[in-house]
Amino acid sequence: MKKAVILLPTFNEKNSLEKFIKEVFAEEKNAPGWKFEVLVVDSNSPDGTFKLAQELGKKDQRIHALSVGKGLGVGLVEGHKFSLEHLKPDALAQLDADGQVEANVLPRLLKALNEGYTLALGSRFVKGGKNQLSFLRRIFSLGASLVTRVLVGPSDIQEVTNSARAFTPDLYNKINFDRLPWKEQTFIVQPAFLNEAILAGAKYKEVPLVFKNREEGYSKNKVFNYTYDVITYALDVRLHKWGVNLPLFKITRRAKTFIKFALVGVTGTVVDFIFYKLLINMGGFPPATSKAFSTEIAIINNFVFNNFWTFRYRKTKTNIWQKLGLYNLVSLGGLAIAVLIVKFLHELFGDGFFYFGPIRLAYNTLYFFATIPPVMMWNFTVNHLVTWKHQKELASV
Ligand SMILES: Nc1nc2c(ncn2[C@@H]2O[C@H](COP(=O)(O)OP(=O)(O)OP(=O)(O)O)[C@@H](O)[C@H]2O)c(=O)[nH]1
Ligand SMILES: [Mg+2]
Repeated sequence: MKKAVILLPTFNEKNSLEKFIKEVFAEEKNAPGWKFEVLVVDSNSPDGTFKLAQELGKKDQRIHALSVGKGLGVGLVEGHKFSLEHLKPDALAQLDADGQVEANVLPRLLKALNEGYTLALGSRFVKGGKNQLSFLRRIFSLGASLVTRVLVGPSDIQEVTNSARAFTPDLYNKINFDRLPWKEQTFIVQPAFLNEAILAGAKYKEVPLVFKNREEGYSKNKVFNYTYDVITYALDVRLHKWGVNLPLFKITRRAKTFIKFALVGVTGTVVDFIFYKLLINMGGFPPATSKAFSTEIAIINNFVFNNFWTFRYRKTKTNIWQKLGLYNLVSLGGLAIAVLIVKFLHELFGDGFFYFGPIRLAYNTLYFFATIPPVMMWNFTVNHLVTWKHQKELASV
């Protein structure tokens, strides 16, 4: 009899865990030659999932529980490591613990290992597979698959973001974990693990699975963040393959708040321009008055997006009106910086034109664009440090 250790990563899955473990063991009879053990890896769930897993382990010796640090990647990597050191498995398997992926994928995964594959991948997109999630989530998983297949490869893998997998200990030991961003708190570990496993020489096969909507608990999957991570990770891998060694994924993750802030800035510029023109053409206002109103509307637009999107996780001591007041003051500071820069450049270089082939650019256009980076740095730094100053003691309440 060979032993398969099935890893179930959990964060607040108390309500579904016991039922799902039963479903897992019920599949043992469908995987001839295999005996199952379950390892629950919990990241200190506030709902007491870990305690429940320990209690289940006392009643059934085939159930183990391990407490790990935060993040799905940490749960998976440390869980498999623990399994290899203490449980001596012939196969390492993993499944979501919320019951969304039907446990009947396990016999199919293990069968692929019996056939000599070293990595079996559960997939919604092969024949027999089903994706019953919301429209947005379906678009995401297909998009992630497409981006990864084009930029990272190999092109014959259909599903890159599903957790249901089984692999041999030998393959696991060959994986280069230094390149794998498993400590980051994101689900990128799924496609990244796949990429590293393939680089480590995995012989892979996809088997169908059905992915249902959640019945219990809540999603820890943030679609925007995951999309961002999939794109930047795939670009990072592609650049490395072309010999450009830039830690793009790491940089863009650290700079995520800044990038959101910059995107909001772009929407603000568009809003400013649209209202400026509308007020002149339809409201009959003179340009200067229009500019005053359109700029304030853009400031409010940016404030709303920054408050409810860019900095939405920040707990501040100030209320929304105080933040809006501060944001206006900071924007005024940005305006002063921009005016000073234009004045300085104009005094230094005066008026004139640049020629790029047939394109003629006025110096004053370049002065305008020269203000953007310093003003954005000013706005971001002050708003980050003052307007949306994060209060740790409030966050823990
Ligand atoms: N150990 C550990 N497990 C986690 C963590 N975050 C998520 N998980 C588990 O990883 C699995 C996948 O997370 P889900 O929130 O179900 O993500 P999803 O299936 O993409 O999203 P839904 O369709 O909304 O369920 C679940 O079993 C979670 O409990 C974490 O930080 N640590
Ligand atoms: Mg889930």
